[in-house]
Amino acid sequence: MNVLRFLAFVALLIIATSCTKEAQHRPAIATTDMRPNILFIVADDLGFTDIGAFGSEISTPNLDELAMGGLRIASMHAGPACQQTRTMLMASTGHMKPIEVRPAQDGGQRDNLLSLNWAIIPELLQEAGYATYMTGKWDLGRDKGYTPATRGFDRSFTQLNGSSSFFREFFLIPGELGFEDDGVHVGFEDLSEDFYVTDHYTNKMLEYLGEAEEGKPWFAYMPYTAPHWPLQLPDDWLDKYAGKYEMGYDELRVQRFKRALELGVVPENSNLDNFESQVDPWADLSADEQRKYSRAQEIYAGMIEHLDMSIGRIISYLEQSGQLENTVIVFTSDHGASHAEFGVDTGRTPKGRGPNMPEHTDNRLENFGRINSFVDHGRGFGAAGSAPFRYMKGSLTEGGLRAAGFINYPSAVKAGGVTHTYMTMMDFLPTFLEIAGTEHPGAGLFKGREINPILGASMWSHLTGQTDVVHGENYSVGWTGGQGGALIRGNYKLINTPAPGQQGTTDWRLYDLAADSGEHINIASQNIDIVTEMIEEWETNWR
Ligand SMILES: [Ca+2]
Repeated sequence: MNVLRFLAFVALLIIATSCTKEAQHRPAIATTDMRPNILFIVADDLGFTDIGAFGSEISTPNLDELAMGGLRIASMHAGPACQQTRTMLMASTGHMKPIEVRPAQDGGQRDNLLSLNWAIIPELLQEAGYATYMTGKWDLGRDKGYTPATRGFDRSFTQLNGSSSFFREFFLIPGELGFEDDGVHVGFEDLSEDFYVTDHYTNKMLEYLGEAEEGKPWFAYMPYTAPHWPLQLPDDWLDKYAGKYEMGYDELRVQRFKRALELGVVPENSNLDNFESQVDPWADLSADEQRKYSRAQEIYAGMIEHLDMSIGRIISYLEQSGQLENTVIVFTSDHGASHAEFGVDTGRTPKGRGPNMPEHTDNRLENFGRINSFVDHGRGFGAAGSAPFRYMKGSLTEGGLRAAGFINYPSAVKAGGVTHTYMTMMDFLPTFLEIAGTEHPGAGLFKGREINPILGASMWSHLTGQTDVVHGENYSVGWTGGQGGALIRGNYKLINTPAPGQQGTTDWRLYDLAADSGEHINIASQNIDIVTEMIEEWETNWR
């Protein structure tokens, strides 16, 4: 059955692709629609080694089964933070190119917009005949005409802002929850008292899938907000990891790295020899500091297990309804681990933004993880989830840009492997279009809008074992951060951003990621010509 279904799918791809070309890139809609469904799950601020299949001690049986039953993706490159990655994956272009920058609103919530001059994944799949559903974080514009309901999603329940409480409470903006339900503003009274957002996203998606038209493939986008700060959990989940992190972040970092190495998800030649921890050794912290940080990490771990349980509910539904076999499942995080010091702040830098509504916030240890707490797990535990890669979320180093991920689709993707081939978030759009038997229309008019071409490439032939790489060795992708930036070309990575918390730029450094994914050995002075070429490429196309 698997083989037949896959052959039918391949035949359909060929027909659809040739039709598309003849019809001058008009998307194809198949009559007997055997095209696979696409379930695309994106975690928020999940560290590279935070799930079991990537080295974690946190219990993630559902994700591990899918990861081990598919292909783990160990070299996916994202943007340095939430909005940048969502831009790259939704529009398949550089992380700052389509962003219309606007001043932050009251409460510090960014108010940027994803330009309408890019056709994005749901719009293109909708055109190609897919039903399109989304539950989760949007973070690409709050204005009318820019939210998921008018950007290609048939059904959506979404957090428009970059961050929010997990409970029914005002968070950064007094009087505004920041949710939209099929394009309609969600008020306080619209949510139940026991509202917990991860459950709500799961429930809503199950509702959409339950009402889906039979015989029509669907695209379900689930950008969950776990385990982004504020770390919060329902009461009965709060103590699942009680006492589990008393060993502290230095020991956890070593344990995670060893396991990740055994699992083959970090390069064989990587090590922790020159790892810069950026924080005081765990042993030097006071008992009070240790208790606060380890408690925050307990809640963080519980959120990841809760996320796994939630994904398990979706998978069970697909299995029961006979759809699992014909669904391509893709999981990733939106970048590297978070390192905010909210709640546990002991005066170390960077403090970051504190609670915007201090009169509402109760960050006593016994309230950590409950409604009106505002806590993150800090830089030390963040690094434990990023090692051996350098730094974390917000940085253009590998600890910021690398996101764990996998694809599961047994009829075409072999089980148990790990790919270290370079890919970026820009590659998802063309991959999904290939799965749907269509392609991006290129520059020109799309739904009356002038749109730009994409910069990613389909990963499908690589993920299905037909090719070794996704990109040629001269394919370049650039990033900006602060006043500096980074460019990856083949195995070379050029970067001039300073350590977190420092301003300005450094001299351009060059690393060979194949030999030195920890970015410790600067080879710029031995490769002046390459550095010069790469700076020019960055200045011309990515700045
Ligand atoms: Ca994020």
